[in-house]
Amino acid sequence: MLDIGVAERPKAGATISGDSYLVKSNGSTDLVAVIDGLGGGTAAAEAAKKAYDAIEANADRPLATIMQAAHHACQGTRGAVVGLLRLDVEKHEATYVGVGNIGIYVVSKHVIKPLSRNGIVGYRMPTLMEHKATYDSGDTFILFSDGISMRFTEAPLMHEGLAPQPLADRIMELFGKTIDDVTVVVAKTPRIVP
Ligand SMILES: [Mn+2]
Repeated sequence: MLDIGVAERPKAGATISGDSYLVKSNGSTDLVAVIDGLGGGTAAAEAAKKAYDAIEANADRPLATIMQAAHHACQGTRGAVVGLLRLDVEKHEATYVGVGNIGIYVVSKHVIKPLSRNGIVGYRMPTLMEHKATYDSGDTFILFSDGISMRFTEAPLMHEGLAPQPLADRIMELFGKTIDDVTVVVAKTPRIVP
């Protein structure tokens, strides 16, 4: 089981966020998704919801297939950007596919730096690339929308040993922008004692 922390809020003055996220386990693997509907308000939230529903319905399929399903579901909406992370905690294997500016940062002694590719789910899909990496048990994966400044990755905060929920809260508090919807999902993999 992953230990999950989530912090989210709409941009200043808004009541609805165009961001969304999903964490879904199927027993052997876990899927973590962060979605940012383009623009703001209800139209953005509607695009994010379509992507969310498609991702949830296809959660057990390959990441590229899930992304294509979201792409079809988002047609006729504003579109969205999406990051999809699958963690196999038995194999210590991480797979990531991202379209548009969803960020991922991995706290690990290994250099694991998957990147999202430019594009808009619902409009213009790039050629999808799956980034696969082996991680150590106990490593932490952080997915975030562009309402979070990338600078958090350099912060001393990252080395304070906070549990996922307080870490998500602190990242939002210190690095969340007021001009955009904010979502940060922190997923700490279990320490497996052999
Ligand atoms: Mn955004």
